[in-house]
Amino acid sequence: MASTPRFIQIHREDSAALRHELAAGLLAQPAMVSPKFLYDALGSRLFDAITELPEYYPTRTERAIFDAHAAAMAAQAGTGRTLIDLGAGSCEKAARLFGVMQPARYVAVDISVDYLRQALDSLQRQHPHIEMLGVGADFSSSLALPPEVGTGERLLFYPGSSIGNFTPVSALRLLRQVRSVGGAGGALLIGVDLVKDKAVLERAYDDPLQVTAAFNLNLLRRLSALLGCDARIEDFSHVALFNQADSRIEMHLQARRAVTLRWPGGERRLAQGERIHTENSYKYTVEGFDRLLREAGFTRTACWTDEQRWFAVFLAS
Ligand code: AVJ
Repeated sequence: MASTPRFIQIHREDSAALRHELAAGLLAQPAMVSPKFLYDALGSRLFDAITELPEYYPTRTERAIFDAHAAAMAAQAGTGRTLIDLGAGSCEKAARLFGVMQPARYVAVDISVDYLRQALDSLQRQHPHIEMLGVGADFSSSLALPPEVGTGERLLFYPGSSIGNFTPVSALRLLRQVRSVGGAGGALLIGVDLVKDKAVLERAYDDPLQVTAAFNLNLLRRLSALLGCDARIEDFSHVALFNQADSRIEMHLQARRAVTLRWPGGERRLAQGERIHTENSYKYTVEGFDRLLREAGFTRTACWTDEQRWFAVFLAS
């Protein structure tokens, strides 16, 4: 039967577009840089390290929810589907579900198809009967999937609370696209971080070992590499705070002193204490996210949480 994964790269942003986006963000009021720039090779490793921190509860809490309830999720989602993994990375989270979900096909989507090759090649050896496809695409801009994904009933998988990086308006837009990509019999399995005590939230994003600080400050290296900007890491400090009104964790890089950032074609002055906004991580209530799913057109929803109600996994169809 099927035995070798196939790979397709849909499109990749060119370096001129990335430079343009970075410059526009630095010139904005307040200055901002998209969180997608956090994930170069070092940034991805730092994020993996974050998931090991005792203070960063989302990854292990979500894993515990899947471990406890995967059978119930599979019973409701149905087996034999095409499992479409959005932001697959190492494909490890989806692979843990293969046993109960028994997908006929596995489609791993990530920004770069190169990240997927190794993971899919070894996964294919362990699961020779699942047809595997790697798709390189930035689904945050458009979720158009290639015809090679096939016509099987689709289960979209979006774990890790990555939906939290989108504003509620953009999250709604993405969920609507997910619903339309899923088609008539489609379903979505999604992990969502929940509102909780401010101190717990802020510690998860400002850990004492300062791994998250390194993860955030690494953006300055990307500004140098991609934009030719002379940003100095020692001029900035990591700030993470819970914005209660907007129900989101915000990460910023705060200037320790007055700084002028210069790059070919532009400059930005920052006063001492002025910030570059680098990430939002929205936190939902179970009711709030259920409402968002229904607004996006899903009519049936189920939800599993941990005992503390810190994290939720929704199945929507
Ligand atoms: C990968 C977007 C889910 O928001 O918790 C972790 C990223 N930022 N620590 C999150 C992140 C700082 C993470 N997501």
